[in-house]
Amino acid sequence: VRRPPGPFAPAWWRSPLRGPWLTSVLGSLLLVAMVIVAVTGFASHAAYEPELGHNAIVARGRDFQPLVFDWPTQPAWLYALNQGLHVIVGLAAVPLLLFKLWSVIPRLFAWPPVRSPAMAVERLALLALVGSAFFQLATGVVNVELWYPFHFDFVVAHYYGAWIFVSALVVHVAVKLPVVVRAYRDRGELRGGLPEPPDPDGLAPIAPDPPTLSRRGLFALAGGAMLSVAAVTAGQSIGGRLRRIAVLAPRGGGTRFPVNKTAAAVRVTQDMVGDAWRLELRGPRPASLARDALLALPLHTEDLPIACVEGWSTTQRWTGVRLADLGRLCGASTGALCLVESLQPKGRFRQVTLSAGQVADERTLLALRVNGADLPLDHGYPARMIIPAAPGVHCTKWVSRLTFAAT
Ligand SMILES: Nc1nc2c(c(=O)[nH]1)N[C@H]1C(S)=C(S)[C@@H](COP(=O)(O)O)O[C@H]1N2
Ligand SMILES: [Mo]
Repeated sequence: VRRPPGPFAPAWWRSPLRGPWLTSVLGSLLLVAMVIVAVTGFASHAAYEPELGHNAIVARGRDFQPLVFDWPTQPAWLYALNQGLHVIVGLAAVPLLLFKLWSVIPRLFAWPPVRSPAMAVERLALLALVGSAFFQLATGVVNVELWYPFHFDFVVAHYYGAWIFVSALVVHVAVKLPVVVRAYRDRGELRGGLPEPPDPDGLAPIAPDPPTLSRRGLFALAGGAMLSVAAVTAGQSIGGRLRRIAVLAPRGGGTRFPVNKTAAAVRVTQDMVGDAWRLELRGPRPASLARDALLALPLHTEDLPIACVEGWSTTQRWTGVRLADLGRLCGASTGALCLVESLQPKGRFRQVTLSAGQVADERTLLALRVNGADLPLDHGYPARMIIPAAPGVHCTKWVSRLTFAAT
């Protein structure tokens, strides 16, 4: 076969670092990171409890949602950990992905590009894998930045992107497993150093240049890049001093108690939360309560996190009425679900359906105060939900109505 010139010629690629062993190590590490990101991603989707009332963003019934389960309320930091891992590991894996792609770049110029039907399938899966990896990363990052330059729904796109990514990854790992096993087995012969012996895939150079960097140096570079990315994001979940350098975390960095979103942004005004505000309770014995009446009920204080899907979390001291007490007040039966509605006029986050477990948990509060003071308007005055281990978006602010109902 006649090959085009330049990068299509096998001798064009000269780095003595490339080879099946290097690619296998980078790929194995990347696989660990991707399994963490995928598991936490699907777990987060389940935490939205899409089978309940108004929670589904990816439509129920019609859509493919095999991994939905009732998310626990214990331990309270579970969703903060889940989402911290999802976002931080996802971002920190980017340098590793780039090193991995660098290590296999000669394959991009393999000639002829397709030699057999099996190779065509393999290459299509690769296209889906790399394409969906970049798509997931890009949509995840712009969501954290609250910037939606596209016209599709982020949640739906990120969800289906995940299925494409996971499917393509399974095909890729299955196809490459024999190569990886061989590379690890042959490792003994490589101890001598660089370069790796020429391999059928053409990763190791046939005409290597002298090394400018050791293999150890390359791993140090990749590890250093990953740690740097983690260092400027991890503060948003871990807190402490790290929070100040979390420059890649638009809301979790800097401030200890971020706002998402402000009252002004969703058109909630002072007049809407003035003396005329009432909490409407719907159940067998409907009731309507002013804020003073709520403050006269038994109050409880809990240290609970708000953990946003964006990866940031913050633990604060909340004081309010137990949701279960409000349910009993209006005669709700045990095991009832609760539809929470906000006086926010529009938008998806103005309502949520809470599961029976969330309603029954003693730490689930309709919070009236935070850290000993009345809730600030931006944090949901006059009343907001706080639910252990739930995604932040279910901690509805400016609550106006609670409807208790068995399923
Ligand atoms: N009514 C209403 N409640 C809401 C939101 C909203 O936009 N509207 N945002 C949610 C999201 S995504 C998060 S992470 C938390 C943030 O709470 P905070 O602003 O008090 O930190 O509030 C949740 N409650
Ligand atoms: Mo959020």
